[in-house]
Amino acid sequence: LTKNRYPVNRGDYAILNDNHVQFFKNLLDNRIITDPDECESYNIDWIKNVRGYSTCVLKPKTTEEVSKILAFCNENRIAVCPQGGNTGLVGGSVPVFDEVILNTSLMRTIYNINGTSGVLICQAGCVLEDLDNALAEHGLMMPLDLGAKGLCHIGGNVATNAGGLRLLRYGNLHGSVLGVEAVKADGQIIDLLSALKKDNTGFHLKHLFIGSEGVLGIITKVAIQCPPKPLAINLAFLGLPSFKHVLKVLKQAKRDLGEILASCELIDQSTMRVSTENLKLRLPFPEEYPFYMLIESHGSNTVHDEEKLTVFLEEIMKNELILNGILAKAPSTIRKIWELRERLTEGFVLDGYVFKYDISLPIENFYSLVPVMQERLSGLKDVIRVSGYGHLGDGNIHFQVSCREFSQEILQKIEPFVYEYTSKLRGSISAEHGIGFRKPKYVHYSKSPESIVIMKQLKTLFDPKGILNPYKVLPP
Ligand code: AKG
Repeated sequence: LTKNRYPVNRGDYAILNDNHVQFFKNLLDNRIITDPDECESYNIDWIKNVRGYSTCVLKPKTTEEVSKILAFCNENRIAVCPQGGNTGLVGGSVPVFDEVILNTSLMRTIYNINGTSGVLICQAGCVLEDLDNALAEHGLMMPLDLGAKGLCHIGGNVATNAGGLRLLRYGNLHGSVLGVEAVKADGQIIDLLSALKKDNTGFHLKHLFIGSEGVLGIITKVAIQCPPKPLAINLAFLGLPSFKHVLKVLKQAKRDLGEILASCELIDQSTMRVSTENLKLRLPFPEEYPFYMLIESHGSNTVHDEEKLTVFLEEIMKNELILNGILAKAPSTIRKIWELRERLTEGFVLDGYVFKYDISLPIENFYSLVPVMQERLSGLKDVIRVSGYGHLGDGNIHFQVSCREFSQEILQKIEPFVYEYTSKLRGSISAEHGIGFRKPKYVHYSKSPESIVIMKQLKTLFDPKGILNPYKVLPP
């Protein structure tokens, strides 16, 4: 349980004993897993990239239970790994050694949906897609949408400030989360569950928990501002000859579609083959193109939106910016096209091992890393693809290098080069996935030394014994 699988040493935490386990059993009415086989899936992340050795998974149902668990762990110096749907991509949601896993899957109560204000108040363990379905009955929807929506928990989304496919239109969670309730490492419950749009009464402490990846506290409840479910949804799927053309189409889409532009995603040809070849999904047209764009509009009036889309499509065709395109209106066609994009994470895994980078870059440089890396990695026979796709409208590319199996040689060609490249352009080395376990030692590429000191001071203030999600986020 204490062996070093990774180049980090186990912290000076207690080894779990029978008395500890008994305490948890009594507190949770046996909502605890200690069977090693059953613990297995909670120890491994979604993409099977990192794993821990926890022998104890706790499933609280209430904030008070979370508070009692943390007070006990803090008192006894037991390390804790908070876990939602375990769909993170940087190893933040699984233990590194034998941390106790505090899993939020039984915290799934929806307290209130206000159809007029659009405010949703719920527990942290609600699954994103379930919330979206519940909101639909009130004519609302979640402000965020991710490929992992069927599994991820809203508490995990907020704790990682998850971005996703419609951030372009609805903003990130720092904007739409109105309030949170969180439990500090010592068990203290912090009620920041404001449901107000405006509340400038001192520091906005909720922001410390949004994106803190469980190292400052565990989010137990959230209040979120949800937009109306759009009455008109259209999706343009385009094939383009070059990235230059892509940038022109993006600019035109912003100009012509204005407030109805909801998503603007880019997929390069090599990435698209992950969907067509690995996952056997079909493109809506038979030819392949160097780049594909998905441009979705959300509006309240079909006629109005169609007028805007017509102007946009006419303009990009007149200027010969696209090689092919379709406009999907039927929900089933729209869903099928989105599958090509949403299932890429799953499809890449079928290549073998994937080196993943989630990078923000100035828009002109959105794609520039890909050809640079293709050149750098050319001649390495184990590399299957060097490609990029992602949230063009937000300047966030998912740069990926896939190969049959993990290779130190390939890794050394990619890192630290990819981080240096990003840093030189003042980009972010983690646009939306967070830092987790995989990236703490690279934080300095995107954060100044002074801000890292403040991050560490805040960690000490919130969690002086360092029991919450150790080895993660903060550089050693
Ligand atoms: C996305 O599909 O937008 C993701 O964030 C996942 C990217 C990845 O699998 O690296």
